[in-house]
Order: sequence, then structure tokens, then C-alpha cells
Amino acid sequence: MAIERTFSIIKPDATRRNLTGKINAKFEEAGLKIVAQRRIQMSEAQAKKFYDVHAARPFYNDLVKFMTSGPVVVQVLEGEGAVLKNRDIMGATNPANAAPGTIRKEFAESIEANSVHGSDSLENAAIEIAYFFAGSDIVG
Ligand code: RTP
Ligand code: MG
Repeated sequence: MAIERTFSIIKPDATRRNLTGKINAKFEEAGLKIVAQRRIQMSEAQAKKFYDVHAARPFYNDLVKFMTSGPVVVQVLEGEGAVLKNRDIMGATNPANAAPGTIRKEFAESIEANSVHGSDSLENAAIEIAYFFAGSDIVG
């Protein structure tokens, strides 16, 4: 399988509980390399733009509020089949449906406060990475 890069966010519910290291350990144990990482406070404008695809969904306003409620860690993960691999490590959106051993099963608080974001396709990964990182920020 090809080496890919995917975009990841450790969400405010996880940074608040000091879980950044434990979540990063899950990525690294699965063979994903953290090739860029930055802790930021997302602005409302950034969160709105990032989740624009969900603008018509009933949870959109709450999601923007949640994602700006505290620091997040934006990351680029690299490895074989990184996009799908990361989705596997994350687990289902709703932690109630997430498989044992996944990040969301172990750490998520709710369907909204579900600890991590991961790109859902290679195409979206490239768009999301470029939104937060310059090429020179990424060291593979
Ligand atoms: P993500 O985009 O964050 O990696 O998660 P996902 O693909 O598993 O979930 P998606 O359907 O894209 O939804 C994006 C984020 O919106 C929040 N959400 N809240 N209250 C709700 O019913 C609800 N549904 C989704 C979650 O934070 C989800 O990760
Ligand atoms: Mg999604």
C-alpha cells in the first residue's frame, strides 16, 4: 500500500483532559508517524470554514462552539494507507458504536466531544493539511 498523509485534530475534550500523549501513542503504536504538529486555539472563522461541509446539519453551530472551546492539536500523520488506518484507530463517530481499543472507545465523551478528527479521504486530507500547514512545516 502507498505511503499517505492524513490530517488529524486532537479535539478540546481531549486536550482539556491532558490526553495528547496517550492519543499520540495510539498513532505511533499503529505505525503512523507524526510529521507535523501544532497546538492552537481555533478561531470561530477557522472552525466554521473547516466544517463548512456540515453547515446545513443541525449540529453545526454546537460543533463550531465545541471546537473553539479550548486548545486543539492539529497534526499530519504519515504511513502506509494513513487515511483509512487513522479512521480505524479513531473508531466510530459515536463512541457508543466504537470498537474496543479505538481512541473514541477509550477516550471520547460523546458523539460531539469525540476526542479526534481524521480526514475521510486522500483528497480531503490534502485540502485539510494545506489549510493548517505550509509544506516546510512537514518533516517526513
Ligand atoms: P471527524 O470528521 O471529526 O473526523 O468525525 P466523523 O467523520 O466521524 O464525523 P462527521 O460525521 O464528519 O461529523 C463531524 C463531527 O461533528 C460532530 N458530530 N456531532 N451531535 C451530533 O449528532 C454530531 N454528529 C457529529 C462530531 O464531533 C464529529 O466528529
Ligand atoms: Mg468527518
